Amino acid sequence: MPKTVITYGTYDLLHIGHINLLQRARALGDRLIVALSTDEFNSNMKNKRCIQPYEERKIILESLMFVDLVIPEENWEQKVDDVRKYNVDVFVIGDDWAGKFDFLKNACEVVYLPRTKGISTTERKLEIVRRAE
Ligand code: C2G
Repeated sequence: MPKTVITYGTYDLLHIGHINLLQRARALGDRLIVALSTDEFNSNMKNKRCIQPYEERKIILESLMFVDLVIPEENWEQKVDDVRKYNVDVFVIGDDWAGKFDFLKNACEVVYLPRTKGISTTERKLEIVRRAE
């Protein structure tokens, strides 16, 4: 059975911090699933207003050679079901979430990876606005 890794996120305006996370996550197994936050989940639950709609963010992630499958992330509660449904061995996410998903340790390995310093979608957006002035 291939060793399956899963990670979750919004992945708006894909940048090097996202790529670094995805590459390291993929390297922990044989296939990587990305649960991508839907537009509704982002606006209703995560208080995030994406620049790129879900379909666009999905296509961009699916084009990456180290992403094997993209599924929708629609709520906070789906992780345990996802781990079971996709036979996930490793749950991975950036360490800005450290400790928040330890409840998954009953179902799979949980790995928090160091975030890439100095970049975020928010900072990227602000930089674009600054340069447009
Ligand atoms: N990330 C990173 N370094 C950065 C920015 C982001 O390693 N400079 C990581 C985050 O830690 C996360 C992934 O890239 O693991 C995606 O980042 P976001 O799209 O901001 O994800 P987030 O909104 O934190 O969603 O249920 C979990 C949530 O959906 C996570």
